Amino acid sequence: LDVSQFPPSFLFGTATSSYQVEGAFLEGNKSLSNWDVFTHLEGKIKDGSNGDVSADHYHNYIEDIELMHSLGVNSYRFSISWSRVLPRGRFGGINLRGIQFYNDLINNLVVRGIQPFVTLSHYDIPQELEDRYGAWLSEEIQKDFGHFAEVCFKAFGDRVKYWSTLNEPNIWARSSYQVGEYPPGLHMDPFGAAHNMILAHATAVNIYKKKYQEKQRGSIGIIIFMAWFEPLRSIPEDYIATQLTLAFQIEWFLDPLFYGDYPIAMRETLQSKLPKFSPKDKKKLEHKIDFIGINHYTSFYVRDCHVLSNKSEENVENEGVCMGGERDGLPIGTPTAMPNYYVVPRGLEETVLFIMDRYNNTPMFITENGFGQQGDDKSTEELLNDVDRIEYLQSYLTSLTHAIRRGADVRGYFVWSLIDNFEWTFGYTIRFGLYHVDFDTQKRTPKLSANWYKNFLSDDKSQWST
Ligand code: GCO
Repeated sequence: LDVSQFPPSFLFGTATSSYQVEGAFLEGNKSLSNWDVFTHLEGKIKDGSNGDVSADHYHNYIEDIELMHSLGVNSYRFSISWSRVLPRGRFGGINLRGIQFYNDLINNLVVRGIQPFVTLSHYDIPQELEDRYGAWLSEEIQKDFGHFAEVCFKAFGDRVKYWSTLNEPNIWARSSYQVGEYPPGLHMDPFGAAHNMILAHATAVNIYKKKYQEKQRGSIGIIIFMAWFEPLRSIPEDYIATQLTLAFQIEWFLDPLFYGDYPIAMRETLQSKLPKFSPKDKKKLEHKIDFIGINHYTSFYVRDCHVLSNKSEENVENEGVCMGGERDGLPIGTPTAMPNYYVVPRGLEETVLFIMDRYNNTPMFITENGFGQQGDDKSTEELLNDVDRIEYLQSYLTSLTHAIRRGADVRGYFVWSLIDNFEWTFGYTIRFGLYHVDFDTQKRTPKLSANWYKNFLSDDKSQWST
């Protein structure tokens, strides 16, 4: 593996998200977000924790940019806290102190030669939108998201050249409206929520394309969680189950954006449970995205399990399809601290090639890839000694070079994450950082993997540095 195997001007970076790293949940006139409210409810987060303070990136962003600078990355993926910029959504004014924070962050990145790669919303929204109209369950959210996006394009678009609308709406819709483990914790209408996410995304894309892109010369895309799926057994039933899974997990969002409608497999399976795009909606979907963001961590075996339907716990995904299982007594790869996440490097190449084929080799960014360590039962020394993370990153990057060699237009790669942070329902029990964070003192310490990434990047700087 060598950095010279990647195209010139390839972006190498690290990724974070606002709620997971910022803290300062009540500072600078920020309002409460859906996650601020949800994490304060009893029993929602494994270790009873929340993101009130987290890694306090809000106060430590200068130091965190220095960490990036010492890694030698040329890009940083982060998200904007909607409730910091527009505490009341479109029902109130712009919070200048919120704008100021992101201006400071962006300006300091630019000075360091680090390209901002910005996600508009990474799971967090102002709680007021939830209380007023039920957030993603209402069409109203399309207007709010469009408004938020435009405020950001106006304020930051002179310096931000990469915009992603939503982070992993495919996980978001399921986790918030089907499984109920993300706010608002409901078990209703995930496909309706997803429909509004798609149209909210399209609203933002239209605004950017019509009013800002030409002047600002940036690009806009969306970020989807993409595991790879392999049939457990070589039988037709498992192949069909795998096709169905790809449709329900990935094509669900990307087919409407590229082809104007949901995949046939979903329409046939869900019938009237799946909303329809009106002619007006289809018009909205006509502006195409410039890139696809791929968050990739793991692969799953998929098998047909019609017989178990309705009863089986694991069968929450969709009718008759089960994930997991073992072949010859073994799971698909080495297990990691994240339940259900296995190390399967070939999955990244497969995913990229699948997207390249189905979506016409649209430019792709690997917007997240990383390795979680069990964080609550290990000494700091053990956590710093993260040889398994190095092996993981090295093998996945190697897999990515295979896809690139086969013609995939991949333009960047971001490690999740720069620093340890709040891992949603797992709280602080799982750590993804290249830098260890002591959450009592906020001290950052490079793990072995930070040094590894730095060495990898410095191999041939002329290839990629700006
Ligand atoms: C996402 C992810 C990240 C996680 C990472 C590790 O939504 O982009 O959930 O926020 O921290 O995937 O699980």
